[in-house]
Amino acid sequence: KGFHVAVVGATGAVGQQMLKTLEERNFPIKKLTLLSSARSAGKTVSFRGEDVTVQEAKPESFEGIDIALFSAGGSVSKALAPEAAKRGAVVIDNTSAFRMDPEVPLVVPEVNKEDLRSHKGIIANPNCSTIQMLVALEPIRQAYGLKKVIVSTYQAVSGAGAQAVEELYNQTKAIINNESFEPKILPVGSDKKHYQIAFNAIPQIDKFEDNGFTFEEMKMINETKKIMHMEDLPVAATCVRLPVATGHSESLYFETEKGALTASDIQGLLKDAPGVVLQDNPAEQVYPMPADCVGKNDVFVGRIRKDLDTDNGFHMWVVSDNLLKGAAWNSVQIAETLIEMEIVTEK
Ligand code: 11C
Repeated sequence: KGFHVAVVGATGAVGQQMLKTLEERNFPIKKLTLLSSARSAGKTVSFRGEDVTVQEAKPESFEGIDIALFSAGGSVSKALAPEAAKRGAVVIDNTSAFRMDPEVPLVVPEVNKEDLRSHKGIIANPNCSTIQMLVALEPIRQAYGLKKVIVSTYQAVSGAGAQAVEELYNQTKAIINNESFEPKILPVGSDKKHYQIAFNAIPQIDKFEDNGFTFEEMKMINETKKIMHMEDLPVAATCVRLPVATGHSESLYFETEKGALTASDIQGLLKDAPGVVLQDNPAEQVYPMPADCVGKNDVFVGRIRKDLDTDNGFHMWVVSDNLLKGAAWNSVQIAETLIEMEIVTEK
């Protein structure tokens, strides 16, 4: 009983968290197939106490698969997700390859799970920084409407992969030991220049677009509009990389449609909101921090305060584990929701 599940990119930072999440959630797996690029094929990975060998992902690898979780980079998804869907699998893709495709639902279950009903074989998992922002904003949008969102992010290096985490550790050690080093990965491996991340802040995540925003900033803007079905919502983002290993933080400014609200109205909503943990008590210095959020599936919210000049403007601080709710947990949660909604059923 259960489903034949494939994880593509099983040896990567997100793939590893996907396997851990499937274990923790006791996901109904009848058979598990682990796939990867040719480079990582042959490695073994432990799942439910057993070693499973990772195979090279090919179109025919997807015969008989019910659910395929993809996190092996955009080019692997572009080449193989349609092949998997063609063979009857439902693909949940963690890359940006299909997110803005109008035929592909882009889903945060707390926000738009009904969109799953229109899938045509591929479902996209949003960008990590978008997901946590929307989990925190959706209860506010539902109760009071949203007029504007401005976000600044403080993002962890694990968003750029395991090699970026290694670069942060190595640079930190080098600086402490007064040794020289050459930045190679951050801000973007394939861009022209690389900068020190240890003891620094880099205002570039992904490459620049012609409009002066980075691709990460445009993902936050475009994905928000698509997921919330609010094409005209004004959204602006500034994305910054910090020397934090895991856990993205965000400073949000938003304006509600409804006026005459107080910070405690917003706190009251978020206290009971799905997927949200409210940590907001300035008198006791209680607020979310990435070090406390690592390993947890929730989105943590604090520092909620009313703007001093704009009646319906508010500020808040939102933190989450970028590898879990930002990636692995949201993907597995989509799979669980597909089963709950009987969109995917046992064959
Ligand atoms: C980062 N948000 O922190 C990126 C990583 O589109 O799924 C996620 C990239 C994506 O660098």
